[in-house]
Amino acid sequence: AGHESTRRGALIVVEGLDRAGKSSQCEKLRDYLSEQGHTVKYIRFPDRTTPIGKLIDSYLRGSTDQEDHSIHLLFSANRWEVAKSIQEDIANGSTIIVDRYSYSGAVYSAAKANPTLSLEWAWQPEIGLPRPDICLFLNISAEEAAKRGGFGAERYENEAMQSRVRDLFRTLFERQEDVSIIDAGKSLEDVSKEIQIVVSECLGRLDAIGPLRTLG
Ligand code: 2DT
Ligand code: MG
Repeated sequence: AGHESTRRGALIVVEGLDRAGKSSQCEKLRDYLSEQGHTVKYIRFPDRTTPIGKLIDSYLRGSTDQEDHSIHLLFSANRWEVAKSIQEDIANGSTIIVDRYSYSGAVYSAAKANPTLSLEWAWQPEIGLPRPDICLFLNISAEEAAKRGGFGAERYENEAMQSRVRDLFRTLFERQEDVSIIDAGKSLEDVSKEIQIVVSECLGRLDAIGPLRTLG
């Protein structure tokens, strides 16, 4: 028995600015893939429930201050603390949908325009983490984001920061493979259909991709 090994799952990342609809689309994608018979997990970063995540949460709420590089490394550590379990789940056949990942990590920190915190510097601690098989970037204009409602009360939720983040996402994704830019200004249903097509195509390529790779 067992001459046929378990087919691995896929690592699917959803990225985008605030108000792009990431969480709704992750939920729709989870339901779609489950209906197709896949075992699916849906996780998000930051994971605010771990000890490191609690430090991040209090920073984002503005209850505490943190030095820019220091908080950056905590966001990265918050991914490293689950890297092994992601690898194991995927090897055991689960597909994982991730709401924000290393791309948000690099871009939000670099958007602070701290002279010693470049996009290049910010990417370094991500090297070696599980590499997404596909990253869906939900692209939304500043105008559309504004229409969808005002900013929340957390750190980073302001116009100046969001527009720098948008520019940096564009710069970062020009250099990344396996990124699919989705026009997230369309209806929930239309965006969801497009995501389903891109993800199905990715799942069809998994055998050709081989084992889960690492970020470089
Ligand atoms: P949510 O609104 O999605 O909870 O994100 N962020 C996120 C970083 O600065 N670095 C990271 O590594 C990650 C994953 C983006 C809260 C904010 O945290 C930012 C928005
Ligand atoms: Mg938010």
